[in-house]
Amino acid sequence: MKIAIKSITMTAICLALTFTAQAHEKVGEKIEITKYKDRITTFKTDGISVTNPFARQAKKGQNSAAFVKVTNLTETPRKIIRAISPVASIIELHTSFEENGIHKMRPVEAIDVPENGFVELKSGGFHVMLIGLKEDLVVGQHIPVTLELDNGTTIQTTYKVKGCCGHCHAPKK
Ligand SMILES: [Cu+2]
Repeated sequence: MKIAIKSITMTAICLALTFTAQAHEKVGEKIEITKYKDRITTFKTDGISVTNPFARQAKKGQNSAAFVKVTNLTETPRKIIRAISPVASIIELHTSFEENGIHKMRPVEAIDVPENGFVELKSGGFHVMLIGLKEDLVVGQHIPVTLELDNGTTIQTTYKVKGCCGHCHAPKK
């Protein structure tokens, strides 16, 4: 339960920070990389694009979370069914919610990506939970995270590590 409590605290504090992603997409290209103001990056595979991937700074042994906007440019609804990364011992798909005024989160089986639509993994909502980091995640570092979809498509992207409110992962006194 220790991990769960830490995670909940982290999400609650991170909730204030949201990032607006802008997609720069062209239909018909298998893979595309676009940079925008050095922080918006789009990778596209099989009609699915991921935009502005980033993760939160945290220490080895702690938890972190990864966020990205996933856009489905096809006519078929898709689901994100798994996330994979070498940086953490356990990786889960999570959703965040509020209960009795407290921010909580729980694992979900899958995250829907509607046809001709998108889902945004962001603070206070869906996210990739990185549980038990094998190494420090340092601001500016890029970590690999792969999303697997229900049709077998995998999208491997690097997620830029960003700071978290300045105090989110401060050691406990
Ligand atoms: Cu979580």
